[in-house]
Amino acid sequence: MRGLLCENDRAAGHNRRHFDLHQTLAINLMSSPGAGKTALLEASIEALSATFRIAVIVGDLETDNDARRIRAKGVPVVQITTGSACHLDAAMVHDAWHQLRNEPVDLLFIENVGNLVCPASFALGQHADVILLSVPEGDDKPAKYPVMFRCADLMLITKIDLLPYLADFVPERAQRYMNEIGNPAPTLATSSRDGTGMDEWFGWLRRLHAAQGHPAEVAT
Ligand SMILES: Nc1nc2c(ncn2[C@@H]2O[C@H](COP(=O)(O)OP(=O)(O)OP(=O)(O)O)[C@@H](O)[C@H]2O)c(=O)[nH]1
Ligand SMILES: [Zn+2]
Ligand SMILES: [Zn+2]
Repeated sequence: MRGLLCENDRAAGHNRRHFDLHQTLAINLMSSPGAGKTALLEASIEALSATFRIAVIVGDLETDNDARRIRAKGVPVVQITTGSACHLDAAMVHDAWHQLRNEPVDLLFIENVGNLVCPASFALGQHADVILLSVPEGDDKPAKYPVMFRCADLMLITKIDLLPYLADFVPERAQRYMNEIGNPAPTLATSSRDGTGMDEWFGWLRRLHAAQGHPAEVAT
């Protein structure tokens, strides 16, 4: 397993050089199944594709449903069908990136496989990890899946429109669990359904994109 992870880290470093060379900001979206990653991407593409050239790499165990939903929004999509693998790895992302190679991309979203355990162990070369926690899942997930939540640069509490029906979910408690596992990352509450918090999410992306440095070396 250790050798496998070292190999993966090397491949992730190689991916990062590709992204930096092309001044592409790569964002890894992770969550449990159904937390709203694809819905977030659909809404983000609608709002941001006038400003940014966007592409998506999407991992799915079996179907191409997500890829079809995203393609319908008019951006390039590469689908990775992982079969039995419960996470993406750097080699899969490298392969997918080369399938996009002639497309200039400002923002590359990588939708990881819905899973709160495995994706944390496999770096992909991304610049930032965004973890989605949807209101119906319960606010204790950062405490129960600390490895995943600890690596996040941003936590999005998604489906916030459902809060009135699920009073057990206390956003401040989710934030407190994040603090307790030692992650000071910011939290935003969003709804792809009614648009709550989406401007803040777009602002976070814009700031990260603006802060991105210039490419240092050429990757092959
Ligand atoms: N009420 C509400 N429902 C949402 C929201 N975002 C997504 N959903 C619903 O939640 C379900 C799952 O959304 P997806 O976007 O497919 O979730 P996902 O994380 O991409 O799912 P996987 O790729 O299977 O892990 C769908 O029925 C969506 O319509 C939201 O903001 N509010
Ligand atoms: Zn999805
Ligand atoms: Zn390469």
